[in-house]
Amino acid sequence: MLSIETLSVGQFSFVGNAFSFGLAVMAATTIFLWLMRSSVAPGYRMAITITGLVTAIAAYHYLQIMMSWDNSVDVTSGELVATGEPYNQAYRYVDWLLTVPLLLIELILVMKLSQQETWNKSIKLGGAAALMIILGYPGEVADSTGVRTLFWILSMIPFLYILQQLVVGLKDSIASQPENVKRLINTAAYLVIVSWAFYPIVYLFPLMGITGGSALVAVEVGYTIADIVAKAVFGLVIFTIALRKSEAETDTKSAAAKK
Ligand SMILES: *C/C=C(C)/C=C/C=C(C)/C=C/C1=C(C)CCCC1(C)C
Repeated sequence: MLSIETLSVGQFSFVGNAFSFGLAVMAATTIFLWLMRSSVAPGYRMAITITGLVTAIAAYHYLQIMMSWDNSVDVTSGELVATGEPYNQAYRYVDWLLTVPLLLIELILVMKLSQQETWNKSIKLGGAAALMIILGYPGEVADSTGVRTLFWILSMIPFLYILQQLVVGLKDSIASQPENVKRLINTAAYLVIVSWAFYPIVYLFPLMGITGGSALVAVEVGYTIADIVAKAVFGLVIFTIALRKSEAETDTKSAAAKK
């Protein structure tokens, strides 16, 4: 359904540029997070390491996606000629399979809940996230509208469960957070909800009457924008939360020492 030969040369290079931008953002965010890791209290360093790991995994996959995109057609003649090497959608899904559970774990870790609660929530949310991605893939690569719709519906089940958990399940955990970060943690949870909601919409673009090359451009550029918000922007919010909580904790400690 989404075939690369239907693109114009302009559309082809536009998508390539979007991938290149995605790679740059992910790589830069990784370097920033890992260099700044020691500026947060030891209890939050694991969260920051994982946050950087997510953008590192994404940077690697954007490189692969970009190369696969470039190798699938030849534009040297001024026209787009398929090389026969298919553009590989699997890189994106493997990336998501690894990064989506980690993103949820980031959010849970930065809350610093009890060990039991951290473990329970990580397994439940991480598992649902992995299931959601696995169920999405057959529809993404299918040629038929029916198959795409079917797997959209199946994948929406774990997706809605995750949203419900973020809105309802984490409410108590968020309420127990210190005042100065409560709003930021809420922002982080809503950033997940809003940026993630973008993916199932992008997935439906080819079914919404966008046809030919434009459908492929909309899907690839749409996912790239969503990835930047869900991984890099979200990662920086997590970093800010960790930093504020670290500051608040040292303040409390030094106040206690003075007494
Ligand atoms: C860094 C990558 C992220 C945060 C990816 C998130 C992906 C989703 C929330 C995907 C959801 C999907 C559905 C809910 C239904 C259709 C298939 C998917 C996989 C696009």
